[in-house]
Amino acid sequence: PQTIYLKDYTPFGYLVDNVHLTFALSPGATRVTSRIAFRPNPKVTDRVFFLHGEDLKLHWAKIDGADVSPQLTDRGLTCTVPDAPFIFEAEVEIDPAANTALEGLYMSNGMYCTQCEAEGFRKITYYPDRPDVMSVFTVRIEGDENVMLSNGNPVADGDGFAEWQDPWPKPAYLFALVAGDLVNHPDRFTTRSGREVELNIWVRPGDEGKCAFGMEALKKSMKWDEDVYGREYDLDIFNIVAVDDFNMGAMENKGLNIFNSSAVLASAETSTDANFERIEAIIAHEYFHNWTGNRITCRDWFQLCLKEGLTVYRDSQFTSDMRSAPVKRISDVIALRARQFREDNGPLAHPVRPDSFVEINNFYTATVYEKGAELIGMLKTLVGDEAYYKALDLYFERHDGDAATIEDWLNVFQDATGRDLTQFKCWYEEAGTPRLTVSDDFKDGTYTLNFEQKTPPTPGQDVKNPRVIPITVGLLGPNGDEVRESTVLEMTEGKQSFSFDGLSTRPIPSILRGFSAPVILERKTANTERAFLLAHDTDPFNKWEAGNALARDGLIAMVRDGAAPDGAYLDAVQTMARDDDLDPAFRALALGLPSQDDLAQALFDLGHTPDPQAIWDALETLRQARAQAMQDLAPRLYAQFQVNEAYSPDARQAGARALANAALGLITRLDGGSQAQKQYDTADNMTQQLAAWSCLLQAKTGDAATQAFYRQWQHDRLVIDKWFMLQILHAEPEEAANTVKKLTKHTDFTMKNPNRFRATLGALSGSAAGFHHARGEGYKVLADWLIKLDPLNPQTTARMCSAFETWKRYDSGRQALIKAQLDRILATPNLSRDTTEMVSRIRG
Ligand code: B3K
Ligand code: ZN
Repeated sequence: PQTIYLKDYTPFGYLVDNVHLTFALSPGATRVTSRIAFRPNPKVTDRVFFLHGEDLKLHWAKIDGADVSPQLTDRGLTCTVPDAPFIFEAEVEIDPAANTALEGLYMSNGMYCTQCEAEGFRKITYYPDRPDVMSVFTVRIEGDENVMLSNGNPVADGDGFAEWQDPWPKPAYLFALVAGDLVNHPDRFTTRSGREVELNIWVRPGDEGKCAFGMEALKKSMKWDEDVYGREYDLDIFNIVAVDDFNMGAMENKGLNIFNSSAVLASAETSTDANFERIEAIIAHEYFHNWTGNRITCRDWFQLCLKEGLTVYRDSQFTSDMRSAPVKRISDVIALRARQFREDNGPLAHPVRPDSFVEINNFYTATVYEKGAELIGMLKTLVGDEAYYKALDLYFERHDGDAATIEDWLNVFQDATGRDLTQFKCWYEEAGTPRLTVSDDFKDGTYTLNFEQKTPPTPGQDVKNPRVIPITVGLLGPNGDEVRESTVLEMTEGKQSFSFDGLSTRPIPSILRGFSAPVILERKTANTERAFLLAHDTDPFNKWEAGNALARDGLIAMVRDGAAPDGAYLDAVQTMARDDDLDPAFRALALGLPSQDDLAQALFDLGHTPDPQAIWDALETLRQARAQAMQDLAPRLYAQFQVNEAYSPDARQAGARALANAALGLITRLDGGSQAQKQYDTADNMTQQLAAWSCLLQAKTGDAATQAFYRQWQHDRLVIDKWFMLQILHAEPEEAANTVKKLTKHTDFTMKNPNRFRATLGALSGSAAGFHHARGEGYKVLADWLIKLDPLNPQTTARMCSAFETWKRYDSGRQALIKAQLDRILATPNLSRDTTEMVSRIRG
């Protein structure tokens, strides 16, 4: 397969003035007629007329009304064209019913829908399918569905047809079409300049009762973007559609966002607090793309982080404003370490702006999205809040309507703030997570912090440059008072020291407050100092981090040296759990433990080969010891945080439930599940029901609940996804692969639905000790299913290959077992480009 390089970018030789599309819908043979007005691009001298097109049956093509016979390949079409403006017309036939890749136009439960990002439009018709070719679109849909939608505003409809016009020029990846027998949950929004906008969430009949929360989230997002970024909506209508079969969470098509039903449908009975929070964030994310992604799009796919990093940053600001900022920050860092640090430290490491790819769909990664968002956060820390919003205003003013680059983005910041960002660019261009080591000294009232940064080599990048790292630091006095408030140290050298003078005693430093940079902080810290920070730090992130580090180091000692559970940790966690001045949601997070995967990486970084079973055992031992230590406190917390009002997914109630359910976990380890069974029997919302069932599964007394849960929810696909997932996550390590084998034989298992496939096979790779069980059965089951799924859905297959990305951490026995599976996948005839690229990179 061909590798595409950023350095080879050239603009397209033609501009598109307008596009007219007509769809004659039919499941097995939809006809798409296009009429595209091209004109030579005066900025290009060597013009080549090539239109992308894949899996299309061309019926005819015309230029300026005269029949032509273009040369066709399996990737597109070329043709001789006039050296002047001309009209290209074509009719193609496509087969949405046979489209299991869920890219282009496909069918989900009898409904037509599209997914065009990144390169799906070429499966709909011949077109220059690249983000820097922008045009206005007019779309006519012919069919007998009662609802037929496309981008922009509706302009006409009648018996068997509907017409839509999108006045905003857009690249083809933002095109969308939906047709089906749908019902809507309607509402309205008035923008601050008085535009009346019709809002709809479209769903299958029966789901209309699960739209209210999503609609509120949409209206809050629209208001927030006006208030915080000064950005208004720009069409008369905004449609959201829920689709069951979808490769990702959702898609920001102009005026017609298409959502995985799991990312929009919500009700108290069927969705957990975490589901509600995720839905609110995804609705906001897709809505915010209207400005950061659609009005300003990307020049080419290497610039993907331009829209994704910024939009993730914006949605995290939104969640912080709607809920608790510290809790959101801690949760984001937990996720960043789990997914992005893991990626950055393995064979799939790539820069936030990659410089080459084979299949762009493989680059919708935690690095582009979440590390991309961290870079925006660092920029804001470096220039300050006021300058940040000034730069954003300039970005919107200067680049509205453009397909822009990271250079454009950084220039805006340089011009708005006068700051030289040459060194900052390194964050976009070099992969890998910097290690930041710290030592300190105190002499004559002066306290000095000495930092050294080192970024390990990553595939294709052996040498790393020093980066600019904003390190937010505060200093505490021995009595716990803050003697120096938070200040941002700007590290720009490989080694650098910063001094604070006028101190009467040696302070205790609180370093990297708010997790001010995506780095790994390496500092020998005594348990007493961690306990001190946990008790006194005014920075909520570092307060949590102190407890997290105690837990992590204690667990490492248990795995490595067979140590007993660490008393300092057990004391600390109780101190936090019983502190009524702390937000319950924060206390619930403080009761979390590092994941198996985080511990494996930490052990590996310390020069040890991680044993997944030993990690599992240490976590179990610690959980049991913690339950003992908290046997009085846990029931008190459980009682104190029961929510007695009517269910609401708001942050306050959700925080109380999170803490009560963490307490239930502790109680269950001592009472064998009787409290959990009571909660299961009386639960009137999914958060309580699922938490109770998890506890019962963990206590091995869940069989009755497992069956009852299935009987109660068998009609609801999204709840049944949870049913598949939890059984696997709670299986004993030696049983995990067998549980998957059993569940994939269940009548409700289907590999055609990505949510169900992920709930099952994704749960297997998510349960580290089960997946890495020494027999290798976990590796084999996953590989079997990836090989089966690849011909149907390459995108989801390729993404799930990342389960193997950590293989080089493990012992030679496991490495050999994994390598055999990687080789077996690679040897599969006709393996997709997506999966070939992923497995080759992982295999190295
Ligand atoms: N932009 C889409 C992602 C498309 C992924 C294509 N493989 C969703 C989002 O980030 O909002
Ligand atoms: Zn996005």
